[in-house]
Parts: sequence; structure tokens; C-alpha cells
Amino acid sequence: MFLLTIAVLALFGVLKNSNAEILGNQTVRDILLKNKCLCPCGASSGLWKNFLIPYSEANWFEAVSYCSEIGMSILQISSKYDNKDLQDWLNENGEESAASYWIGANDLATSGVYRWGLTNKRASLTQWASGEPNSATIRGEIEHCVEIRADTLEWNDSLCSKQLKFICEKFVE
Ligand code: GN1
Ligand code: CA
Repeated sequence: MFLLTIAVLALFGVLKNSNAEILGNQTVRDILLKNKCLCPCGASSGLWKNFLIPYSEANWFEAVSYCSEIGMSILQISSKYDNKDLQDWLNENGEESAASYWIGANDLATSGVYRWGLTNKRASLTQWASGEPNSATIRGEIEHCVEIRADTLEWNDSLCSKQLKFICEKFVE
């Protein structure tokens, strides 16, 4: 019984640590509370979608969690209309024109195969900057998550652990 208790405690420790690696020492709720953003505040409308750039930077995993906690999703680009809508919205609502933001594309499941969010949907309409994706390794971590530049809408693969602003979306009902 004693050994079993130790084993359970050890397992809990491992799980707790792996979660901590993703979220740092903050829960998604902590992040939401810090931003006083428990609703999709500030979301404004493109033609088909509402977009939102939350106030804080986050790593890619936190960005995915944050968007879904507020009833939205991390940005997905499925058509040229999505791009046009996004570009128009960013022109009006983006911060600096050369800023980059996390979007949902990633190759976490299979290197070199980019999918949206945590789904199986392949990213068919990709718009890589020249020389990207280069799957660069920085301090032992390989780039698996995609950022988009607001001015050119070009993509770069980057370290998922990087703190970056991100774009949430929701289809207009
Ligand atoms: C480089 O130049 P910069 O910082 O925008 C690199 C990207 C990496 C990024 C990592 C042409 O981009 O592939 O993802 O650093 N670009 C080139 O920070 O090598
Ligand atoms: Ca890169």
C-alpha cells in the first residue's frame, strides 16, 4: 500500500510537471483573469468571422487553450476569402504592421505535415515566407508552430514555446 501511494504520488508529480511545461505556472483561468477577459471582449467582426487578438502574449499551447476557453478557436485559414477577411481586419485592428501572431497551423503530429489546431485537417492553402518552413532547432527545440506576419500574411515556423500574441476566431452566426 505504501509503495502504491509513492507510485501514485510520483505519477502525479510527472503529470503536474508536464502540464507546467506547457502552461508555465499559470492556468488558462489565471491568464483570463489577469486580462480581465472572461468573455470574447473586444472581438470585432470581419465578413464571415469574428477575430480577436487578446492582450497578452502566450506560447502556442496556451494560445490554443485561451481561444477555446473564451468560445473561439485559434485562427485557421482555409480559403483566399479567409485571407482577405483577415487582411482587412488586421489593417484596421492589428498593432504594428510587421507584428507576427500565432495561428493554428503546426506540424506537431508529423514533421513536415502541417495541420490546423489539434485537428487532423491538413493546411492546404499554405503561404510560407521564402525559405520557410525551415524546422530550425534553437536551444534543442525544433520549430513546429506557425506564426503569420500581419503585413504580408507570410508564414514562418517557430518555436511553440515562444511567447507571442495570437489570433482567435469565431464564425459569425
Ligand atoms: C529567423 O529573421 P527572423 O528572426 O525573422 C529564421 C526563421 C526562424 C526565426 C526564429 C530566414 O527569422 O526561420 O523561425 O529566425 N529566418 C531565416 O526566431 O532563417
Ligand atoms: Ca522558421
